[in-house]
Amino acid sequence: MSSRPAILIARNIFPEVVDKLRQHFEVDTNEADAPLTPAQLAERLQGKVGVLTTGSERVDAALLAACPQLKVVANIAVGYNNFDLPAITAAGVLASNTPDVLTETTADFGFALLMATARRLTESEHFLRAGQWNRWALDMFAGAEVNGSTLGILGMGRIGQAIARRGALGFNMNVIYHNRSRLNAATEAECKARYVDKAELLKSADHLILVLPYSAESHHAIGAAEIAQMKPTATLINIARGGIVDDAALAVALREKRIAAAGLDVFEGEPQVHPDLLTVPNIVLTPHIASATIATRKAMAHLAADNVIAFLTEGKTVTPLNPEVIGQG
Ligand code: 8YV
Repeated sequence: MSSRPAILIARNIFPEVVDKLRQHFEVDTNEADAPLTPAQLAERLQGKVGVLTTGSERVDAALLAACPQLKVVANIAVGYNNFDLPAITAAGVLASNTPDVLTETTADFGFALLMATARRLTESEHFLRAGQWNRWALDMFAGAEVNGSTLGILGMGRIGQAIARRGALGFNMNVIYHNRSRLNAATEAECKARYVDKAELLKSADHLILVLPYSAESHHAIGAAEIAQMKPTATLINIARGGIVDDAALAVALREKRIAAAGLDVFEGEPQVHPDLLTVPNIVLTPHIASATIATRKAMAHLAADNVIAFLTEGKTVTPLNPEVIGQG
């Protein structure tokens, strides 16, 4: 029997990252890539000291109690609402995420989704593919202006700031934002973004993009009441997390044209998608791919691996969520 520590990679990742981990650990993989149920995850984690997770694995008090030998949980994502961080910290387990490496790529995608939604890209492509294009018309698929319009950003962390720069510098947009805490003046000036309260953000944005973390506090931050405050010509873009938007209320609002259109990369209960969202035309839907470039997904997997290696071989952290556990127990 090997004396090397054993870890689990809960979902399929790049072979080069698996090889890197195998230099240090006995590595169990999930090459079938089917998300593990909580019971399967607990079973696969027996005897393991570390795990690389994605948004499909929940790490909570029940899992930690079933896996008392676990020392580190490394999420291959910047968002970590699949972690019960207080429970992980209470168990003395190190948690990490993958900030920074996906910021620009995710902001690019946010802009792509905004452009596609405002300019009705998928709706017009479906029309063309269906053989319905038999003449050009002046108002055919006429959408909303992006350049020079007002971009509203809800959640102004790293990704929100990167989107603000794209809007202000690349598209000459008037950028307004709302966040739990206001940015310092230097960062606001650099992003060319103006802080407003949520009511003004909803009322003034031509395009509203959501980039805030999911929590009990942000659950349904955009529901029927908020949509009612938006311009009827506005677009709504969610690249943050499912559950921040009330998807059922959004489907009704889109059907009734209370706002012009929506672009969604994340969904409540994904990979399930609210059936009513699938039948409204004025929507662009993508399967949670905002960070999905090969380079960025590799960088995320490497960073998660580096967190596990640094912690288990040297007791060090790279991008910890709860650095206070170092030195505990
Ligand atoms: C991940 C994401 O790919 O980083 C995040 O928070 O949403 C995506 O970049 C996804 O969560 C899989 O873990």
